[in-house]
Amino acid sequence: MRTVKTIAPVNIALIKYWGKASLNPVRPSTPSISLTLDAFYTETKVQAHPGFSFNLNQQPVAPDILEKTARFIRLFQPEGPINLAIDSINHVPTAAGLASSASGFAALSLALHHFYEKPLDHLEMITAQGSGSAVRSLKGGAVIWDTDGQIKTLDIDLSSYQMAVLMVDTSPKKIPSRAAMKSVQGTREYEGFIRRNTDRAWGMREALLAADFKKVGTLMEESTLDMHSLGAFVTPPFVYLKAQTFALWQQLLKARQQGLNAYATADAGPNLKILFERTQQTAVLAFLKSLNTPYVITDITPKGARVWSA
Ligand code: 2P0
Repeated sequence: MRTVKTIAPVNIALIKYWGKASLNPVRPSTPSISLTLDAFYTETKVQAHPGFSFNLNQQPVAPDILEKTARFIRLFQPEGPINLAIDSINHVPTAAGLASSASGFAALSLALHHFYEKPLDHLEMITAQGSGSAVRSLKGGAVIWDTDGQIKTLDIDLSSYQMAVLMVDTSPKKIPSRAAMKSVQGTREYEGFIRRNTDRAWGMREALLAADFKKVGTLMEESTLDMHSLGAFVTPPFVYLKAQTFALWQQLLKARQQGLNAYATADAGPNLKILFERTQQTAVLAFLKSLNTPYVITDITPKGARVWSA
């Protein structure tokens, strides 16, 4: 039986992708910039098999996920019965704002590309139809997904950064990112976000290249809070962050006033990620231990999605 296995890392956006300029092809309203995490990833196996099945973490997926996946497979195989068994293992909590859709769709997209033996030149475009942030997981390191759909990596010293992921709540989110983005794009305030977030993206690029950590952290927090604030202008409003997310962030701000050089971000869920320089590890570890919240520290990896046996 023909089998393709892939692995793809999670990425965390320093400058957030939060809305689409076009749906087909999927193009983001602003550039986004991410770092690729070493400790969190998805492994996917695609195998020729009579009928169509998709197991995630050894359980069959819900019917809506199966349907969404079948639609995605149609981008590779437009006609005829789908005879595929897909098995994915998320080495990251699923759908909890820890970017499992980024690693999941990057791993699946790359596996299907190899399975169907398609040329790789449209990989980014097809992957974006599944999940926009997954495009960034095709590459490793510091990755820019630009408004023209292209991905580029920045040549920086990745080993100087680490990220702590604080597990506030790892249950699946209630509002899918795609629906949340669509709703905020219908608000008047969204125009301002496009302008501010685009400026931030180019500022972030400069800051990363100049290894200006204070600027990197500041721009990341600005982009995060700007993205989350957009939920206030939708009827009814929505909030991904929880009381504990805010409490932890407040503690970080207090520690920063006392000299800790670390900054926070959060995605479509309440978990807080803290970016810091490796040189600060001892001080950050002491701070993390004082929080009484489970956490995982990860390096930034230069490795993106890849096939590991075909
Ligand atoms: C990001 N997020 O840049 C932003 C920040 C979550 C918060 O991209 O609609 O699964 O499928 O393209 O990529 C998560 O949403 O959205 C996301 P779609 P995606 O990482």
